[in-house]
Amino acid sequence: MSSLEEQIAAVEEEIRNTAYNKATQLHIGRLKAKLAVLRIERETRAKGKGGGVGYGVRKSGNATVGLVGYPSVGKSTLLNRLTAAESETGAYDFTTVSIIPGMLRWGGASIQVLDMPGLVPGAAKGRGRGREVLSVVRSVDLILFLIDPEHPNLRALAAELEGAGVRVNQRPPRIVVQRADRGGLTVTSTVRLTHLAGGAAAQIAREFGFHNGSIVFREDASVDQLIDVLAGNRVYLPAIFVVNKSEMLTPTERTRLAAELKGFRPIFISARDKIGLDELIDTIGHALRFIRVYVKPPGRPPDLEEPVILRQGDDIDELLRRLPGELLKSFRAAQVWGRSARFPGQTVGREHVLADEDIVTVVVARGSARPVA
Ligand SMILES: Nc1nc2c(ncn2[C@@H]2O[C@H](COP(=O)(O)OP(=O)(O)OP(=O)(O)O)[C@@H](O)[C@H]2O)c(=O)[nH]1
Ligand SMILES: [Mg+2]
Repeated sequence: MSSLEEQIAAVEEEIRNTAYNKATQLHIGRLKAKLAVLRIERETRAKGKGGGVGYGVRKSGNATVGLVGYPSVGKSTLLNRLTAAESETGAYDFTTVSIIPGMLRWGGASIQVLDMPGLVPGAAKGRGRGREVLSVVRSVDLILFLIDPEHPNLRALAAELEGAGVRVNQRPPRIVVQRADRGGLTVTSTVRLTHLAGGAAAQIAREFGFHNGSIVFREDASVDQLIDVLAGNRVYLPAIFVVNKSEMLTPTERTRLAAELKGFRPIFISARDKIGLDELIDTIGHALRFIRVYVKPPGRPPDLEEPVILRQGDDIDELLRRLPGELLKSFRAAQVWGRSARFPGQTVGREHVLADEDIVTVVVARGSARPVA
């Protein structure tokens, strides 16, 4: 064990052994900050050694879903059911040793599904190719947690992802941090802080070597949320929770498990027996929040047969990247009809955020393609 690993283990242990109360609150906060800084250091070293890349997975399709779970929960079986891929399956752990992609179609969108090696506790330290798997998880658009009903324990798995900077079904904290060269640190807040009052935020910032600049809180954030923002390398991903092998459950067992996992809104399937797969595919499709945008060439009706598939929050710039290259280069403005437009045919720029079923005409420079409404 390297001395960095020892330091991380020591801080983790101290956090575990410190009872949380008003008097220890700040101390624990600082320990968590210290841990975040050490973990960043570990990541940096791993990347330096080339350990961070591991799997070169080329993303394709309109969005990417990652199958995440313990070994032998049925990830590969599920990939083979959802897509035309043929990922090896087996009754022993770690059957899958690399990332296997497959493609799933849903309402005009193509969704890339990635089968991965099983995750185990200790993955962030590099166990069972864990670091490579976690780095791929960070790059997906949606996590599909696959759960075995006999070992539904999600806590250890969630902790691994937490440790790797993945935040599941959370939105980024409303905290704005700006660093400066001098002038000290100012902390302001638009709401009353109940977790980080009385200089606690500044003390935690110091653990990150952050002494000058400003922190503005727009919500009553927790210590963990502040640390996430200061660490800066967090990804915020949506996730769905799926119980596989559910054909093995008696109705009573199923009810009990559903209650245990209530907060996760689990979907029950059987990949082997093809139960619940249609509902699962719909849930995946909705969770990815696709929108359809119709392109209307100037002077012609929009092409309603072939929408461009984008995702909620995407803007004109994203649309241009899906269209022939010259449009991106000679772009001057766009006209929009539909829900995102304040009035039909509104002229907008690159940052305009589109909505489902919008119709867009791209106006290019030199008047060669004037829009005709
Ligand atoms: N009863 C039952 N068994 C299943 C189901 N889906 C998969 N299995 C079995 O579970 C075992 C593991 O399946 P895999 O698909 O290889 O699991 P995995 O999660 O990809 O495993 P690793 O690649 O080792 O992480 C195999 O013996 C499968 O036949 C299911 O819905 N019901
Ligand atoms: Mg597998």
